[in-house]
Amino acid sequence: MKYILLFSLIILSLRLNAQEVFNYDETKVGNHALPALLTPSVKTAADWKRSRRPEILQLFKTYMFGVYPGKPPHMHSLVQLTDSNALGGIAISKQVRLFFKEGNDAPFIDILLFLPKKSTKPVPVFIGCNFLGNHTVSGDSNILIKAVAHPVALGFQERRWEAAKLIENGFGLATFHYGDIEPDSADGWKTGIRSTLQQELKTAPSEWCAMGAWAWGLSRLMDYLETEKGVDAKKVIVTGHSRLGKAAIWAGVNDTRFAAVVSNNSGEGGAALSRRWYGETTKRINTNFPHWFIDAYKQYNEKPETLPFDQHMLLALIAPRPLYVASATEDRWSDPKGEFLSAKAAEPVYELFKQKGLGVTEMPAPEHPVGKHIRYHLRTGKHDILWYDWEQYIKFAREEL
Ligand code: GTR
Repeated sequence: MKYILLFSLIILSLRLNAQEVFNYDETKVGNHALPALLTPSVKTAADWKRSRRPEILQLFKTYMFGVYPGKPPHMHSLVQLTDSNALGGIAISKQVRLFFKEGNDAPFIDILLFLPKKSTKPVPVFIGCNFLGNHTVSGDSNILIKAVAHPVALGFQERRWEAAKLIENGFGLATFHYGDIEPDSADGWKTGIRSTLQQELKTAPSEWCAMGAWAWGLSRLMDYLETEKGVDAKKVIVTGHSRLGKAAIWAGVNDTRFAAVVSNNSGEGGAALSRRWYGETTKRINTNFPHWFIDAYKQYNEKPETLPFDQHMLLALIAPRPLYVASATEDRWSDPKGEFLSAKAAEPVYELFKQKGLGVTEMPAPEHPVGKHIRYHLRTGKHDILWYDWEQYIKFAREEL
């Protein structure tokens, strides 16, 4: 009996040792040098655009996200409902089904668009995917409720979107449910567009990933917005929270029609540096969400310091367009400091374009946004997107676009 107990204890301790330990201690983060963003031959913005940018973009495609297909050849849209008295009378809302093949049983996204009613000219628009369905973005009674995987109430995430306040500030808002593109599960690709559109896009499901597919959906939303006369298509800001912030960054990198990129608490695989051992790790993200990135990314699970890039290089690919990175004090899993340092390390490319970056070397205190064309703030509180965050994004868009 004594031996059985001892044996079980040994097995248990071996198991615990094998489990990944998560670090929240800044002294244990490690000090791995970041891969060089610029090489000695890259001296001007033209050099960057011609040689270094395509090189780095290709690295992210090869080792992390896969390919970024273009538009399918036959898209068409169907307006499902227009309400000229939305959000208590201040907005026009439009709900449009955007199909990716001919015919009305083709794969689609359902777009929800709000535009300010009183505006006499096209307006800048924030766009982003939503987690739980368009009906959760606003409690407006005319929002169509679709059966989604986790049915939740009308307006359930209204406080994360604040559509009425965006409208009052002269901005539009457009969104779709990310599950329209691909369900967020390991086998989501089987029913998502990576399968259903593989012929049209001439791309096999394994050539890209769920994150790439969601980002691609944002580009298709942009295609649609270009046809909307109330939208200033030169001022579309792609944004997203958390995993959808990662998707927004990847969309902004690949699709230069996006005038600016806002990453809200995007963390590991988004704005945060992978080499820092703090909060979520490459191994953890690849294990919990094997579908988010391509298989080639998993070879770095144990050794992220051998990656041929780090996330500052992804952010730099957005240059010279305005970039906002935001963190939250209690969101340690996303590594706020890693997000700050990554935005900071993207600066040299913005400098080539004569654009000002963060302009500080130390991480700012909470509620003290820093920077200009690259901006950063740390909000007090949890992993979330709140009105405080939106207020900064509005100010940023007004000043930089
Ligand atoms: C977590 C994941 C993060 C972040 C987050 C979210 O479970 O570890 O990378 O994306 O989900 O999307 O809320």
